[in-house]
Amino acid sequence: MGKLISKGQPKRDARVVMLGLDFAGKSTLLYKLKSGRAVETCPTVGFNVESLQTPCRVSFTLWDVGGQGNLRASWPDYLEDTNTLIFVLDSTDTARLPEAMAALEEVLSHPSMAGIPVLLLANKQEMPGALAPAELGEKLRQGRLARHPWVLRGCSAHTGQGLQEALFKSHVHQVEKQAATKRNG
Ligand SMILES: Nc1nc2c(ncn2[C@@H]2O[C@H](COP(=O)(O)OP(=O)(O)OP(=O)(O)O)[C@@H](O)[C@H]2O)c(=O)[nH]1
Ligand SMILES: [Mg+2]
Repeated sequence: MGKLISKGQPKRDARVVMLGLDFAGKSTLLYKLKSGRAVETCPTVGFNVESLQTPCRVSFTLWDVGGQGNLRASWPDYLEDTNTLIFVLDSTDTARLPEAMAALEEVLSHPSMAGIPVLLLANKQEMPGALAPAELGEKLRQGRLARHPWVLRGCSAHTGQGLQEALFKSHVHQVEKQAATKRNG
């Protein structure tokens, strides 16, 4: 991290695509990061995109794509040139965890996703009964995920808990690790 944020290092942009089932909290998360407020959202039809400055010398273009079942066929359209995938899980919705994992598997099968780091966000952590990231991790069927650098973090788009940590630290760290792997051969 120290090296990453050292002065004199060129500023870089990262294209980050955020996917996940409908109601997972992607748009809430996007606007919390952008404005610091928990705004009311409508189900996304299409996408939202925002540019985010980070405390590190990386700026994100964060794409938030609608997750309703009939919109998921369009997800591959957003995957080209992606630096990192964020996949948001609703930690209170264990019934749809298998559906979420199947959707993630499908995304990771796309050729543009080969080796791309994945940040799994276990959202809605402030809700009573939310599965903790460790519990969610145990339930994850890793499948294709095992072929990617990935990390699972808890967060709440409502309170902001864990968001900065998840995105700007572990995420950037993952991107750096991936870049180093590429550089070294
Ligand atoms: N309690 C709680 N509710 C949340 C949190 N994040 C989002 N929500 C709520 O979950 C619902 C869905 O949030 P959205 O951000 O619209 O979900 P989305 O993933 O963008 O959904 P689609 O656009 O349909 O894919 C809204 O009622 C949000 O207020 C959170 O951290 N905690
Ligand atoms: Mg949305």
